[in-house]
Amino acid sequence: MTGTSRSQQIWRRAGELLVGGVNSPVRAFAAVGGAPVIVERAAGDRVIDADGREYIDYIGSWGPMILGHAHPAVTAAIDQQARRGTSYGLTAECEVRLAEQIAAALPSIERIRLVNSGTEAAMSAVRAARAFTCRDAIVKFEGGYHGHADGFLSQAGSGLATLGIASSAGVPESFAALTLNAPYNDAAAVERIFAARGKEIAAVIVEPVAANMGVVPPMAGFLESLREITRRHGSLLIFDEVITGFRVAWGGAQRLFGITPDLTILGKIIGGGLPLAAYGGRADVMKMIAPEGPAYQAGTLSGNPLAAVAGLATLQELQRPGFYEELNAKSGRLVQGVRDAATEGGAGPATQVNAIASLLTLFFAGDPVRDYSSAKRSDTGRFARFFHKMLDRGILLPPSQFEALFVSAAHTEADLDRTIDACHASLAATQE
Ligand code: KE4
Repeated sequence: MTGTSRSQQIWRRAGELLVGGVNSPVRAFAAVGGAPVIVERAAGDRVIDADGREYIDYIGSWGPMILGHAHPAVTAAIDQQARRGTSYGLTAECEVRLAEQIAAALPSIERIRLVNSGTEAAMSAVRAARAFTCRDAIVKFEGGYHGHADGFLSQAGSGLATLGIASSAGVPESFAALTLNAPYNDAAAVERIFAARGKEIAAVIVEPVAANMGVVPPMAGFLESLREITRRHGSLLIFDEVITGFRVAWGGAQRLFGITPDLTILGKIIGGGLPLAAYGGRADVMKMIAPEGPAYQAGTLSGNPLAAVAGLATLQELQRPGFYEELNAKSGRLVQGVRDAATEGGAGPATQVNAIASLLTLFFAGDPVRDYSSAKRSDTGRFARFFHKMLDRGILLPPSQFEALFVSAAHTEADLDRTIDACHASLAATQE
């Protein structure tokens, strides 16, 4: 194929076999248009595409890359483990060590199971909750995303929000009926659901900081109310910390907000960029899981040693004194710069910047974004134009209004300043 770039050639080949040309929908850039970035390699805060174009990366593999890409400690750990074998199908010390590290950071985790993805962790945690309570219904939040297991695909965020899918095809109505949705940050709505169906509800599953409708922090008292309502009705509270775990603090959002959930889901960072996630929490609930209990869950590659050592190497770096203070200070500088750019001259497009720790989203919205319905009022067309103006300037944002930007320890001050400058220019260039 002459006259086409290497990225275009690879993208064309991808479309011949991979559904939508991708292995996960958001990577197709459907929401922002244009051909997606095809990665050749990445290092630090940079991604280099198949034609050698270099970008400052704020996707960060959707969360795992808190240290930046190809961190030497992580690649060395993987390299060393690979020479000792990549998978045993039997327990190895490294997966025990990772479990110990996680439990030390999150005291609510008395027992834990390592799995391969956040989806698997979420579906297994809900199974444990249903087995423990002998109840079938769950409560989630509009715009919340807990992976693609059947029960979570109604009014979900992330890729469904990006593609405008309210509920997925292929999920039997009988399954969907067991999932009750409430608006995020609306404890009164949760109270009403429990008043009507409390005795049926096994658990409430919540992102303690929503990040799959864009970043939406919990409003004061929201998480506390969920804790009180679930306790009062004999239901369990499940914190989905796949994004927030080891991101917003060493002990996750449960440490930051001082709330103890019954179960926690983790992923992304704890695998250091390799496929690893976990669910865990109260010992009396987790003992429902096989081989101790009657709720079955298993996995060929669960607790995979390569992923375990990558996670351990990552967590080791996160424990360096001052790590979170430095990362959050960098992120705060970016947030302030984006806010300044958005309000420059007062004529800037209506924008809201939601942020917490090293997570942020720039919404093209005139009013505060506190839940999915307000997030959906964003001008996604203007976001798409902004995305491409930033891409043209070498800044790679998540290709959806309903995702979070991830700042890493590898983002340099110079690259943050370059991002802020690009933001000024790109906002000006996308004003109506
Ligand atoms: P995975 O099955 O994709 O490993 O994890 C599902 C999941 C569960 N819980 C939360 C809070 C999550 O954010 C996710 C996955 N996050 C998306 C990005 N927002 C993954 C990106 C993608 O789907 O390609």
